[in-house]
Amino acid sequence: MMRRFIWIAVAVWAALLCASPARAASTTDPPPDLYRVYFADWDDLTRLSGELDIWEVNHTENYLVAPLLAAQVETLGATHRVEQAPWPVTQVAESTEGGIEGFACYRTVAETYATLDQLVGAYPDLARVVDIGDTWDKVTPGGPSGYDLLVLIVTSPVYSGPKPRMFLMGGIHARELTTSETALRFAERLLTGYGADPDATWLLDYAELHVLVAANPDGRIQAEQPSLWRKNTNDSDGCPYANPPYTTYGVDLNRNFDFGWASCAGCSSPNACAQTYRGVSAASEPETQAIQDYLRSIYADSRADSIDSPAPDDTSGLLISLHSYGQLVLYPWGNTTTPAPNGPALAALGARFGAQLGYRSCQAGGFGCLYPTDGTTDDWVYGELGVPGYTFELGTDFFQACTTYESSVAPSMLATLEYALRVTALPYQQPQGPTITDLLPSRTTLAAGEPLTLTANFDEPATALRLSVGQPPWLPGAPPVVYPAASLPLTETTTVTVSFDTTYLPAGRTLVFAQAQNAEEIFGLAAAQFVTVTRTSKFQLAISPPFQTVHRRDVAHFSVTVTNTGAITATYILSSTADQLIALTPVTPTVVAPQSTVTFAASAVSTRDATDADAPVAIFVCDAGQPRDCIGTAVVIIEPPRLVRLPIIARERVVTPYRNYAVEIVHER
Ligand code: 0X9
Ligand code: ZN
Repeated sequence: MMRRFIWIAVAVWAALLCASPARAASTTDPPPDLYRVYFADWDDLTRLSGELDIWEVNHTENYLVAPLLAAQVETLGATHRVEQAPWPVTQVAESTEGGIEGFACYRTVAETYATLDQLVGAYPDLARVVDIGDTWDKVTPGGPSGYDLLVLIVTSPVYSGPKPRMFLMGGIHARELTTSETALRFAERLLTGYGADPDATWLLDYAELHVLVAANPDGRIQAEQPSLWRKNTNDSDGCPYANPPYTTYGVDLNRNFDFGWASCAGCSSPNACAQTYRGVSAASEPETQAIQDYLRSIYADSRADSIDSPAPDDTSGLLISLHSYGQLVLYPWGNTTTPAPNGPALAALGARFGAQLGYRSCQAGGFGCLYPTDGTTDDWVYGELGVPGYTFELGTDFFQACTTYESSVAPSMLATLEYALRVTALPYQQPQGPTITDLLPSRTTLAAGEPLTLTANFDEPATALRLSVGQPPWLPGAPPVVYPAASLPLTETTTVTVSFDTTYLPAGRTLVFAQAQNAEEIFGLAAAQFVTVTRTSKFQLAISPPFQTVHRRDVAHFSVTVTNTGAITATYILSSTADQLIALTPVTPTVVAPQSTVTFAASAVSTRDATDADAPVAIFVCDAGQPRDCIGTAVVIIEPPRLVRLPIIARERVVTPYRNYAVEIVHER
């Protein structure tokens, strides 16, 4: 405890040596201590935040917490109430094997990079690493050798996409130890869960996680000494106190992004020694450039350039930048109190994150939230590309005690990051619908034809539930859809039990998805469970093509091959998931001798006369002796009838009472 107090105090002293630029501090000055500075109002806080290293802001009692030198206490004390503040209480472990000394739960930069290699080796189908650029030390001759900035991409090859992408970043601020560890553990949790945990499985099948675990490794090496290093290690901008280890040079990478860079007074500092120094120009730092370029490469630009243009509601993608500390969820804008054009949707998702974490959620630059900032990562990704960007301020300390990290910070963060990946497909929409909190199958293994009973619980009242098998219900009906998504009308409820027909499910283990809708017809977050279906039938089936799209009244043609692997003659019937809506040929059963194969031509045509598109229809062959035992492999999407314009020979007005419409027919004579 004492040891930590001493080294943190020394480090802070170093960090603050030039916080009062008019005065040349020396290394013999007493170290800074932690103080509360009471501010008058938002403008006063804004003025103070440009220069001070603010650790906490209390908006109820109107004070900030920052380390101050004796001289600063004197200067600030003339205009503000300044009081000594308690240091965050941290329990330091006695000995450490691996990790940062005294904080064994946080892997070092070297251990983090080694872990990335190990993960790619252990999960070659699910994980790969891309080098997105270099750190300041790496591009600058002399000095430390620096690092490659590595993004770990985690996804499975099951579905070829396009897949929604979540970008998760840790360690942009060096001293915020919990952040890189959390980003790495989230990737590890998905990789180890794949194939066993249904959520980890479908998330990697149908989404991509891109993790920049260490966004500022040069700075993090300083923090590991240990120190309270925050910025990168660029010492070329004229900070005069380059006197290691008592130095404060470096650019605050979270003030260096080129959207709204240096756009508001007090939001960042022009002083090269300040902890919020913004750099000589927008995106001056190699780390910032690498991150911006990579984000442009993975996200389409969905937002028009005008500051008040919203991104479309169906934008996909999500960025989360992990910081510490403060137990906050922040979203754009940071540089103004005006809400962002997608403000309500950003707030809705922020509130969901906040509720899961037990953190407060607010607009980063909003009155009473934290303090105003410019040139930040989240403002950049939202402002430039329309992708929602969030900052999570983890926990209650920079050097968070491992006991607290393991028991509370990490568990709630990992669960919330999984929620974030679930919402990445439609982050502006799905948070506004009911989230499925539990999806519980009555049995996880059952014979084809036995009904599957599923109970779904929602976090808010729902009016409908849709189910799909094999892939999430919001994907278009591309293979491998084997069962149409079904809308089951419900009265408003937070729990429902439905019975699901398994006749047509393929044999083996399948993901069953559920998604709930509210009265405003917004579908919320999906959940999935594994269900294993067993079959006893002795036939095998092939239908080609496995997937086709036809217009209503056009005929879908198939070639069907049925093999009877049993010892007695069997009879098979062509059937579909929508028998009453589709006419199938042949209608007569097909007889297949034992140990032989029959191939025949089949066709399907929709008999519906409504004008909207039908749900996808799956085509099956069922055993006539066991009518619940079917195998389905082909899917037909039926679109509204093709409109054909005929040459007009003569015009005649015929008013026909057809349902409630009068129809004018222009027709050929
Ligand atoms: O000052 C920062 O960069 C963040 N706090 S920290 O203590 N981790 O340094 C807060 C940034 C808030 N603003 C936006 N996220 N836009
Ligand atoms: Zn930070």
